[in-house]
Amino acid sequence: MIRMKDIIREGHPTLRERAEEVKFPLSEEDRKLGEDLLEYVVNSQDDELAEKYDLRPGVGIAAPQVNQAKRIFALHFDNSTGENLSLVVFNPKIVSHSVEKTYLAAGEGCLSVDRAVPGYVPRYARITIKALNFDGEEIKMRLKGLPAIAFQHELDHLNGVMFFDHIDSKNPFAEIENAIPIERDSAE
Ligand code: N9Y
Ligand code: NI
Repeated sequence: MIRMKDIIREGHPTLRERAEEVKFPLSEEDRKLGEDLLEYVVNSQDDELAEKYDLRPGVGIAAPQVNQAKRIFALHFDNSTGENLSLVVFNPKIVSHSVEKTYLAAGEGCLSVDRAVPGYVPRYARITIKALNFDGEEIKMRLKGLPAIAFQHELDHLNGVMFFDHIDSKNPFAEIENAIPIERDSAE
């Protein structure tokens, strides 16, 4: 089971690497990693389990965050976020995206970042993604709203990119052209 002590933080070099493609059929190790990542996000959103195991709640987590430089991540949204999506992806990519952008009005955070970094993080409003599932079958789906933002945050982790790299350092709350803000309740 993944705990907070297993999650590497800002400054660790793995967070700045480009993660490696996963080979299929999946090794037992890669399968377990995918399962563990999903287990983390599910458990972290359960108030009792989060408290019991001291898990910081997250809607997504990427393999590099547990110091495994592999192209795997998990996302989990339940009804409390107004979405319903739970998946583990291997070798994910964005095959097309909208011109329109979006951003979380409250800004983004990260399980690997123990400080608040204020500012808007521009993301594509809608994306079409491809990835492989546990069985090596291709998944293709369209995402918008919070799931689209989270997918882009996780994909960035596979490319060594942190959310604050996208913030305008001179003017963190500068208007983002052609973007729709997404409001949400504070996550913690
Ligand atoms: C975990 C991040 C991923 C999200 C950040 C922005 C989009 C994806 C994460 C730190 C603590 C809060 C939590 C969060 C949330 C968001 C919207 C609605 C409900 C993965 N991470 N969080 N960041 N929760 N809850 O670093 O989930 O944003 O790489
Ligand atoms: Ni993150």
